[in-house]
Amino acid sequence: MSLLDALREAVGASNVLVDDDLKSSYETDWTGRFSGSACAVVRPADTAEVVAVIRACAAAGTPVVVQGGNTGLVGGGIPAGGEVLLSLTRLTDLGEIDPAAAQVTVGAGVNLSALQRHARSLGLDFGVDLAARDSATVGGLVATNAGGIRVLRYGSMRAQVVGAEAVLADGSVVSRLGGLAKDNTGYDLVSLLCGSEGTLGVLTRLRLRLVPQLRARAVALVALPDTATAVALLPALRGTLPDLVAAELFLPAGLALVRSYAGLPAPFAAEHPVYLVLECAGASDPTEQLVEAVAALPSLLDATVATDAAGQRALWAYREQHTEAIAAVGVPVKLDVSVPVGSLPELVDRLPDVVGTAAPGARLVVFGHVNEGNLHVNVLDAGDGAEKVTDAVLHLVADLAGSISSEHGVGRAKVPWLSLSRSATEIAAMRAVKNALDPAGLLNPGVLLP
Ligand code: 2HG
Ligand code: ZN
Repeated sequence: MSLLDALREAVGASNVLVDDDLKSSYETDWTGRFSGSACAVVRPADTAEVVAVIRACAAAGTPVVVQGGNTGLVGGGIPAGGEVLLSLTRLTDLGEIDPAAAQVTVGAGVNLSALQRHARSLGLDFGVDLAARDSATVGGLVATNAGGIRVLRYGSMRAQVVGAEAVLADGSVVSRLGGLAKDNTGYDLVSLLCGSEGTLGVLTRLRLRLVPQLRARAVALVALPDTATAVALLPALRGTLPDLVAAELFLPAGLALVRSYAGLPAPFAAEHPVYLVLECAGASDPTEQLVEAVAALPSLLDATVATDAAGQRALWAYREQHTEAIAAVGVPVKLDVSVPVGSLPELVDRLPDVVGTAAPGARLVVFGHVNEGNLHVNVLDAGDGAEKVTDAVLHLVADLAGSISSEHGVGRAKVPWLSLSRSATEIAAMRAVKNALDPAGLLNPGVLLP
């Protein structure tokens, strides 16, 4: 039987897409920077169908690229050419919430908004949140160990995962969905799959920790003289704001782009060097707490606090619309990096020179998650300097003892630079794990590992 026939038998003919116009939305990433052609896009509905697809591809020796909501920013879910693209967006099962354990089991294709709505229906919530919530799937978020805007309070995706089911490259299924809060019985395979970017197994179901829903919220936008001040405020903010969930940074260049893209008014009468969005959320109204803390900030240039939902959304829009506003202008080079938080001001200060030297005339837009020292370096109009910019920025980050990927993953985009963040011994150990679980290199070849 041909591979296509085997795939049709596995998932039904209508879920094997081979026409170019049906495949195309899966074959290019959201920014338009990565694209490649798949021999077919296959859309299984459950774990058994994923097993059948993996077995068929293994038998044919055709590699598989795994894709969730296609919101990734490093090309990890985009084919290099000729693979089967395995889309998990039909695995949308929302399990019953276990209120005693505060856990739920969901399909890998459930998007973040649907998971949040499901949790909130019982007065609970999901710890991770990010701007791509309407499309990003739980499977993709786990596979990339996504972070987002509430890491300060709840940690990254790995901290939310208490169990997983995954199909390995030989078609066997690892299933640990029991949700035991304590379970020390050897290697933590679930945690290993988290952040493995589809190279070790195909995540099909996830057991997730839920948190109490904090309905009372207050959001502030504060203007500061520089990034060093923003970083210096962190200890005081954490001390005086027990309800702090987010501290997000952006600069005037990004604000200008967002304002013209979304038609938003200026937040303050004057332009300022650095902006910080602060959100507090609690069981009782945190507004007073936030207003007092903001008023006491040294070096404050201006501030506004929103207590109603519309005002809060309006303040968040300045930060959350960055990605879309940048994409509306062109195809950016995206470098998601982190440095020890004390080095964040140095990174921000040195970037314009480093980028300007590598790609004269390029436009630099940076923003990010200040508490984690996580900066999103976006470079527009880099022309043929894209590789040079990447190299220069990632070397600067390495010189500052940072990571070349803070939360988006390595994907295809950063493979050549992995050794800036991982030692030869670590890469060899990762390679050994990959070879043990996927000796034929069936899953996501060219992603993560050189
Ligand atoms: C965010 O924090 C995302 O908004 C996207 O991680 C970052 O577009 C980017 O560079
Ligand atoms: Zn981010």
